[in-house]
This record gives sequence, structure tokens and C-alpha cells, in this order.
Amino acid sequence: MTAKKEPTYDEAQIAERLRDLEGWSYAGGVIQRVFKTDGFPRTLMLVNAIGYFAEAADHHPDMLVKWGSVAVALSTHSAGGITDKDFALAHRIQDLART
Ligand code: H2B
Repeated sequence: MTAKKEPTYDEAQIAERLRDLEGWSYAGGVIQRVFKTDGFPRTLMLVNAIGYFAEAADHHPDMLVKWGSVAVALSTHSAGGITDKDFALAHRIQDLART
């Protein structure tokens, strides 16, 4: 099976699409956001919830876990850039973190 490479967005398009997301930015080839929590238990719950959605989407963010925050970074490795998959997962993660 030959996987078709997803179309990637250029910087202007990424900036435009980031306007629909709160607190996300583009740097170093990834879209990223830090989610603050009130401590490690809730951080771990959030990491697991993100992991659950990521697994369902077969699309996996890098996550840097600290006591009171998790930094989430998304890119599509197979396409070598930012694709719809990244924006779709960013929206799901944002909705999740808001609840
Ligand atoms: N996650 C991300 N962020 N980018 C990918 O290209 C990617 C992934 N590819 N998760 C998936 C898994 C691929 O390796 C599997 C085989 O579908």
C-alpha cells in the first residue's frame, strides 16, 4: 500500500488557521501550546485523555509533562509539515482541556 502524502500548509496558512485556536503558536515546524493544570494528578489525567484521542486518530503529539503543565506539539511526520490532522487534533485537545 502506498500512503499518499498529506498536503501541508505554508506559514501564512498556518497563521490563519491558528486564529481559530486559543494560545497555540507555530515555531520550529510544530504547532504548540502549553496547558496549565493545578498539579500532577490532573496533568496526568490530561496527558492520558490526549493520548486516548491521539490513538483514536492515529496521530500522536509530542508531550512535555511537568508538575503543573503539559506542553503539546503537533506536526505530521509523514508529510514533513503541518496538515489538517494537526489542526483537527489541536481542536479536540483544546475542547478537552476546556472541560
Ligand atoms: N503522528 C504524527 N504526529 N505524525 C505522523 O506522521 C504519524 C503519527 N504517523 N502517528 C502515524 C502514527 C504512523 O506512523 C502510523 C503507522 O499510522
